Amino acid sequence: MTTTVTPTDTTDTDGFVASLRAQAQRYHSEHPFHRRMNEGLLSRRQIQGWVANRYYYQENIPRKDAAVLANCPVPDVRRRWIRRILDHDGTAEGQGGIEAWLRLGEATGLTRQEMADDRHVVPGVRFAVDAYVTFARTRPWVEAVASSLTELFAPDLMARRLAAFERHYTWIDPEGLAYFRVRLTQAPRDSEHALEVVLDRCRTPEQRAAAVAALSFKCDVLWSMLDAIDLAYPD
Ligand code: AHQ
Repeated sequence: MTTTVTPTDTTDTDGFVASLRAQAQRYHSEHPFHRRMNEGLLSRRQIQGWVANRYYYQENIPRKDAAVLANCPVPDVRRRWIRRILDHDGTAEGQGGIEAWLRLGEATGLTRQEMADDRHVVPGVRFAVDAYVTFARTRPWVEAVASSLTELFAPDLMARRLAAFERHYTWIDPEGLAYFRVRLTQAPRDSEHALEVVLDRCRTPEQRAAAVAALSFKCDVLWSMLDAIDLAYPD
């Protein structure tokens, strides 16, 4: 993993956007666990361990986004940001991304209960996810928005992951992959809004450096999760 990314000059907007996009070098798509996943090399147990641990991330995303809403004083931003909560919680029982993740888990052979009760969540995943929620609760709201910009890099990973699951993990009912298909459109919509907010609100070198640091922190959150999962599920 590249631990540091060469800072580019953020004085103009193009340089600032380039600094944000340069964080792609540290995105968890490059993590060995994801590389092995996308090459079809993971066992059923490793896939199940990843799904069960990632459930803890998914169930915490609405709480992270609610923290952004609570700290954000701008109605126009809140009106668009609140969609993220509905994307995950749905608008009724049995709907939304968290439900879709439970169905992914069932398609791998996990029970809903063993995902919902977090029994498989390893300490490193819990600490990384809790750090992300705490970041959103305690940092300036624009920095929390900036930390979500990992979604700039998500669509490519989702497409690669979907192709890998359909090709290599045929023991998983393709219906269970619906979550990743939905993210192919939700993630670009989300990152477009988040980038618009960050470019509008981060004008000084200090604000821009803080936004890049927030995105770098989030890359560490995602990377640390996979480190912990990789260690807990060696085969
Ligand atoms: O399923 C993912 C998701 O709902 C979100 C919300 C968003 C955020 O607000 O930080 N980030 C995110 C991500 C999801 N899936 C990850 C994956 O690899 O499946 C990618 C992750 C992200 O790029 O931040």
